[in-house]
Amino acid sequence: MKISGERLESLYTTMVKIRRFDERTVELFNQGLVKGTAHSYVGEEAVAAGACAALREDDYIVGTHRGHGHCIAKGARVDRMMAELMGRQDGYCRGLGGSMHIAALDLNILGCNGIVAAGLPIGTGAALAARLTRSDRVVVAFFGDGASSQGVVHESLNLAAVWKLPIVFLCENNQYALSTSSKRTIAGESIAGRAVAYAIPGVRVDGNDVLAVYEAVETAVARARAGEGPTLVEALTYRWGGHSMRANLPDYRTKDEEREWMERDPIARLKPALETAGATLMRIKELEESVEVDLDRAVAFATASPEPTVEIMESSVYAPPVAVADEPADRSGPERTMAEALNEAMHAEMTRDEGVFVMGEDVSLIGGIFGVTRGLREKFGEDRVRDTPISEAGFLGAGIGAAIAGRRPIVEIQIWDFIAVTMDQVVNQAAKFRYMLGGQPTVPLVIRGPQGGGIRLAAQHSQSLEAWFAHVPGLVVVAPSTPYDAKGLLISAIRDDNPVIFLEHKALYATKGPVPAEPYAIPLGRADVKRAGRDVTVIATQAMVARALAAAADLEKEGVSVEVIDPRTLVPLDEAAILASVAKTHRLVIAHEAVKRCGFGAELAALVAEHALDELDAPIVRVGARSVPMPYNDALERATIPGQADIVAAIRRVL
Ligand SMILES: Cc1ncc(C[n+]2csc(CCOP(=O)(O)OP(=O)(O)O)c2C)c(N)n1
Ligand SMILES: [Mg+2]
Repeated sequence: MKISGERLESLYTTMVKIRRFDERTVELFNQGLVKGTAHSYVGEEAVAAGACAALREDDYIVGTHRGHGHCIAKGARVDRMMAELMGRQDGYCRGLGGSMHIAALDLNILGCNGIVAAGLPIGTGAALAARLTRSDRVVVAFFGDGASSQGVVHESLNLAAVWKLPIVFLCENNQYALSTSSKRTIAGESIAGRAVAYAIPGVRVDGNDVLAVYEAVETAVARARAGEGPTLVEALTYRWGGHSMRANLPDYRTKDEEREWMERDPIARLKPALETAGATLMRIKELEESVEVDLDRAVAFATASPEPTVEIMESSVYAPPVAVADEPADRSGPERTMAEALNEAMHAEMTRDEGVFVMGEDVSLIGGIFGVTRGLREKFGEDRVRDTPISEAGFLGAGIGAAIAGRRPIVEIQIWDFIAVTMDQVVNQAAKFRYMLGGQPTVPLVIRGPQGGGIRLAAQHSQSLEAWFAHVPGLVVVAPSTPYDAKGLLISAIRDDNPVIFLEHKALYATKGPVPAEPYAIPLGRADVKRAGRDVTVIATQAMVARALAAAADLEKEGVSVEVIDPRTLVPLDEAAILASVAKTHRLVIAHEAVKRCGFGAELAALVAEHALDELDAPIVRVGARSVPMPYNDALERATIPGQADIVAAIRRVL
């Protein structure tokens, strides 16, 4: 391969910059200026430098916990990186992310990651976004040998291969995962060899030879750009230092092995090529000195940068609400089931915004097992309505990546209990991405699907799990109870710039109600008074709303006036509406289908106890499912999920 002298100088300088950055970081860590931990890339510089040299500026990368080299090679400013390592306001993440989370969206660095392997689905999603926008941008997703055993690596390889996405999976095989040798953890001859299973090219290169890495990645990038799909590149290398700056571990490598790899120093190995291309020793020294000047400036910049404030921190969690028109004054319209109402919402938003697309298991060809996405494929095509492999963590993570890269994905989880296999992507990735990056990016992603019981699907297909998500800062949580609410809230959820957990109730899909024909949005965070009353407030969600209304109708015959409030969105919560109702009725019952213990009702009860205890004339009563997994037997299921009689009994207790 013919490489210009200029390119060789640039590769050399990048590697020196990476090395000296991490050597300085160790010093600063030992001085207590870099906190927490950081993972040195020294010894592995050729991988990032070679790979990123094969990329255009508008191509994407996702990095790992050992990500300083990835960022520097993709063009990140060392002063802002250093400020981030010191937790300062001028850092890439304004001091909220730290060493493991550096990203720069303007440079198309979509984030490093504290969770091993988690970046691969995100990179796959960015590649999907590139495909959907018909651009020829390419993604390089770095991961380690340790990461290669994670499920999402295989899910990402499979997804990218079946969809022929423009991505290069680049394994930095430094032969150890923390203390554990890959010889003890990795089956088969090589990691690259696994590509055979996905019918994509798999190549192994000397990861300490920057030109070999460059060449291999350049070939893979060309293939990706030409629409031929992903490649798995394995770069064999070695880290010179310990796993992290914090870890002070017993020896797990021999000195001989360490020495042997240090003799293959990627920087020293490039020097002869540089010299052959005409660079004098003086010129090489000049390049090295320019790096030193940059790093001196970076340390001074970082040290002078202010500490971030609590205001910066708190305002970074959620993207500001998107202005939507108020809900319609007239809620009348043709009768629709909740499934149809949701379908209308997606139909309307996909028509309005071509960035909106849907993916999930069986959502395209058959329109979903509950029919919620029926007809979308016929109208919008298979590109925007995608049947996925059964790999929830993989395709949900791809949704995150596509959202970060500018699309507005709607990811369907076929049955909500399956969300459990995606929790890293939801909780550690989607919820925290904006925050960890200093409140800059948006993650406009809707994750929707049916929860709840009532149709005999037993313990693994019937849970109500809203409390899991309401507990995680960074997520919006929506839970409609009527077709009218479902349509307006889903439209708002799709327009919102935050990850939204949109919980449908499978037993409500067939329930009918009036739904205005025109698209309309219901602002997130606004409760709805489903029935006004004087004597007692019932806060009910999802399937409990109709039961609370039936209970209210029963009690009305006895002269008891019940107010039923549906929060509709749990996060953000319309606290004012709840407190105003309690101030009027002085009595509170809370009803949800989820297990009562640690359910969302506990949060509602605490809210009222903290802010309106003086208003209460009776203790708060909560109604929720028994603390058992959902039973299969129908009589037992009915005995587990609260019914109208349970709500009536609860109301009687507070009167
Ligand atoms: C899911 C997860 N498991 C474990 C860890 C702790 N941990 C951080 S890095 C690491 C080793 C990763 O090895 P590898 O993927 O080979 O990357 P390397 O550190 O060698 O660059 C471990 C166990 C983590 N951060 N995330
Ligand atoms: Mg490793």
